[in-house]
Amino acid sequence: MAAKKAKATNTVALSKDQFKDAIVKHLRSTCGTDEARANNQAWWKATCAAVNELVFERLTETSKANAEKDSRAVHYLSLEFLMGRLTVNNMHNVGVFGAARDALADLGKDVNDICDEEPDMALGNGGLGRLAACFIDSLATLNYPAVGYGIHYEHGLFRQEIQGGRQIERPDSWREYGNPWEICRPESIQEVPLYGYVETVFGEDGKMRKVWHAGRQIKGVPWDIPVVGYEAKTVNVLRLWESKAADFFDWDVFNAGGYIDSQSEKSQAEAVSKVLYPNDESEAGKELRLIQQYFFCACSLKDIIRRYKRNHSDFSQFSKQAVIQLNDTHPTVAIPELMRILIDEEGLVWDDAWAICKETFAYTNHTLLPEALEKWAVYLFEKVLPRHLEIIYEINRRFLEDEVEAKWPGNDEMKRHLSIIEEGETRMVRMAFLCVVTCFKTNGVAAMHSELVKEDLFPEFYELWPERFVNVTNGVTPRRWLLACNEQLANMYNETVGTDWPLKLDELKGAAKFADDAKFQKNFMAIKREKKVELADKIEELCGIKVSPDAMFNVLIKRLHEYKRQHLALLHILALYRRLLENPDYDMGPQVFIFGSKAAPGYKLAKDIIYAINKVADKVNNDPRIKDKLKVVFMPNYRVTLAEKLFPAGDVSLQISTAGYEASGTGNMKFALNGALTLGTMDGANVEIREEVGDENIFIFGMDCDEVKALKAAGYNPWDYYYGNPELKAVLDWLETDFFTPGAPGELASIKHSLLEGGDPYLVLADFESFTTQYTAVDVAYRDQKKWAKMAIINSASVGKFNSDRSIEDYVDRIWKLEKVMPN
Ligand code: 26V
Repeated sequence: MAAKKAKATNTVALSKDQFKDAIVKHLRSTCGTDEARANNQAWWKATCAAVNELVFERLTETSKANAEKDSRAVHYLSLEFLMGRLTVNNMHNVGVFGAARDALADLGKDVNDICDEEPDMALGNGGLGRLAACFIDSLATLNYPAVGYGIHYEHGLFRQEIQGGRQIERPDSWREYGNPWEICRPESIQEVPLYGYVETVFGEDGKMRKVWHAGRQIKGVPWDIPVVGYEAKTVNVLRLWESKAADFFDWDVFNAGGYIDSQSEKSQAEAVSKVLYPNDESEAGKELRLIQQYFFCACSLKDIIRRYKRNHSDFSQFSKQAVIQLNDTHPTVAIPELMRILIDEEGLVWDDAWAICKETFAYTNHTLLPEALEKWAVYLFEKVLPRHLEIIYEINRRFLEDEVEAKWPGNDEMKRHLSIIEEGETRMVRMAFLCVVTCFKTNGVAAMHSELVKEDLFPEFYELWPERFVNVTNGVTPRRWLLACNEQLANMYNETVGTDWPLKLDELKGAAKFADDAKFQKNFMAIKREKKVELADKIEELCGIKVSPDAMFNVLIKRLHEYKRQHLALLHILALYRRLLENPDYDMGPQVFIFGSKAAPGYKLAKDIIYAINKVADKVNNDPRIKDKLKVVFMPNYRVTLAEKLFPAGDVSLQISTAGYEASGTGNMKFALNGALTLGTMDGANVEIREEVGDENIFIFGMDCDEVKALKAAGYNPWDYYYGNPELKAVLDWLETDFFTPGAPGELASIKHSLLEGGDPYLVLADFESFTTQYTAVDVAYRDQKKWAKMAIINSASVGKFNSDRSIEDYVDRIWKLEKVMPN
C-alpha cells in the first residue's frame, strides 16, 4: 500500500535537516556528549530537547494569551494522571514526527529504539488516571484554557514482575535519570499547613474568627509537564506538586509537641509525594493518603487563587473565572479548604464563601462499588485537618437543618441516612456526599452509569436537586490510540477518508461503505495481521511463548478485580481445554487468550487469579495433545506502553464485567477503534458501543443490569449453577486438584471457594453458560474471515462518538462553560 503520511507528519514545523542539527546541537550542549559517544538515552534526551524548542515556545505563548484574555479556565484536580510516554505523542502533536524519524535515520538511529528509552509516566492506577490523561490532551487540542493538577510522585504504580506465576511488586522509578519533559517552577512554591489546633479569637470589632495553628508545614514544589494539543497552538500545563520539608517552621507548636530531629522531619515531608497508592480496600485509614489529598488540593487552590488575584481585588468574580473539576472524591478536601481560605484568610462571611464554593466545584463519579466510595475517619480529620472538620460539620448542619428538613420535615431517619457524617463505632466523613451537597454538577461517565448514579447511588440527592445530575460519556484520544499506536491503520484511513479524522473521528464513518469491499477488507485484515505479528514477537520476547498470528487473539487487559471477571474467562479457557482433551478434533479455530493486569498488592484473590492464569497457561501451552489450538498468555507489567501494542492487535475485546459494575470502561473504545469486536455484557459504555456499531456487530452475553438486580433480590445460589452444568462443575473441581500445580493440590482452590462458599458476589457462575455459548458464535464468526472483516471495519469506522474531544465538548457544554483561547 502506498501509504499517505499522517497529517501531523505533513505539517512540518521543522525540516529533517533542521531537526538533525537540533539533535546534534542538544547532544553536545544539553547532554554533554557527542554523536560518537552518546548512548541511546542521550539520543533520546537530545531528541526531546529538540522537540521542546517548539513545545516551550508554544507553552509561553499559551500562558501569555490566557493571562491577557483573563479567560475562564477549568482546573482538573486528579490524584492520578496515567500519561505513559510523551515523546512520540508530542512529536505527532507538534507535527515533527516524520522529520524526527528521518533525521534520526540519517544519524543512524531508529526512532523506535530511541523512543523506547523513555520510561512510562505511570502516575495512576487504571481507567480513571488514563481518562485524565486523555482529557488534558483533548483540552489542549481544542484550545480550552485548562490546568491539570496532581502529585509529582517519586514512584508511580508498582512495576509488576511474575515469578513462579505470582505477581511481585517492584518500585517504579520513572524519573531516576531525569525527565526531559518537566520544568521545575520554584517561583510558584506553596506552603501547606498540617495538624495542630484551632483557636477561636475575637477581633476588635467583636467578630469571632478561627485561627488554625498548624503543627507542621510542608512545601509544595511545582513541576510543569507541557500538554501539547494536536495541530493546535495551545500547550497547556499539567502541574504536579512535589513535597519537601518547609524552610520555615512553627517552633512554638513544635516545641510543645516534642523534638523530632531535622532529618526525620525532612523525610516525613518528602514521604507525602513519595508513592502513588494502589487501589486497595485497606486504603481508608491511611493517614498519609489523606495528607496526600490535602497537600495537592491546598497547593493547587493557592495556585489558582494567586493567578486570580493578579487581575481581581475581591472574590466576586472567582466562580466566573475558575471552575474546579474533582476527578472522583479524591480531591474533595478542596471544598472545605476553599471555604477555610475564603472565611479565615480572606474574611468572607459563610454565606458568601458557600455561594462561591457551590458555583466553583463539579464532581465526577467513577464507580458504584461501595468499597471504593471514600470515607475518612472523623478522628483522622480531627488530627490532621482540625479546621476542615469544623467546616464540614457546619456544611452538614446547614444541609440537614435547612434542605433535608425542608424536604422531609421531622424525618430524623432521613437525616441520618443523608448526613455527611456516618454515625457508628468509628464516625466517618462520607466524601461523596460532601461532593454532591456542594457541587453544582455531579456526573457519571457513561449513560447507563449516570442513570445508576441517580437511581441507586444518590436517589435522595437526585430528588432534592435533579438538575445537578448529568452524564458525560467517556472518550479516548484518537491521537494516541490510533494515529500513534497504529500507523498502518492511520495511513489507510488517511487514504480513505482524508486526514481530518484525528480531530473529527466521526469522519471514519466514511470507511464503513467499504466494509463489503474485498480489497478494502484484505488491506484492513493485512494491517490487523501485521499488528498481531508485532505482538506475537513481543509475547515471545517477554514470555517465551510462541503464538500464531493466524489464531484469533482474545484480549482481556485491565486492572484485576472480581467484578471485571477475569476468572470467568479463565473458566471458559478451562472448558475449551477440557473439550479438546476429550475430543482432539473438537471443532474450534486456533485461539490465543492474552491477559494483562495488575492486582492491588493487598488483594489476595486477585493475585490468586493471576497465579491461576499463569499455571493454566503453563499446562495448556505445553500440552502437545491439543495441537496448538489453544494458547494462554499473561503479559507482565501491563501499562500504557504495552497497551499501545495490545489494542491494535486484538481480534476480540473482552469486556465481561457483571452488568451494573463497570462505570464505563475505556479499553472497550480503544479496541473497537482498532477493529476488534467486543464480546461483552450490557455494562458501562459497552451499551453505547452497541448503539453505535449495531447489534449485529457486537457479541453481547449474560444478564443485564435489571436481571442482575432481580437475581440478587431473589436470593442467588451459585450451587444451583454448579450442579446444573456438568462442564462448569468439572472445571471448578479441576481447580482443586493438582493438575495445574503438580504436587501442590489446592493452590488454585481459592477461586472455586469464592464462587461457591463465598457466594459468587459478581455472578460468574450465573453468566458462565451464556458466555461459553456466545464464544462459540464468536469462533464461528471469526472463521468466516470475510464476514469478520466487515464487522471489524464497521466497528472501527463507527466509534467516532468515543473521541475524548467529544467528551470535553460535553463537559464544556453541560458543566464548564468555557471559551476557546487561541494563542498567537
Ligand atoms: C477503587 C477501589 C478501591 C477499593 C478497592 C476496590 C476498588 C475498585 C476500583 C476502584 C477505582 C474506582 C475509580 C475508577 O478507576 N473508576 C474507573 O473509571 C474509569 C474512567 O471513568 C471507568 O472507565 C471505569 O469503568 C471505572 O472503573
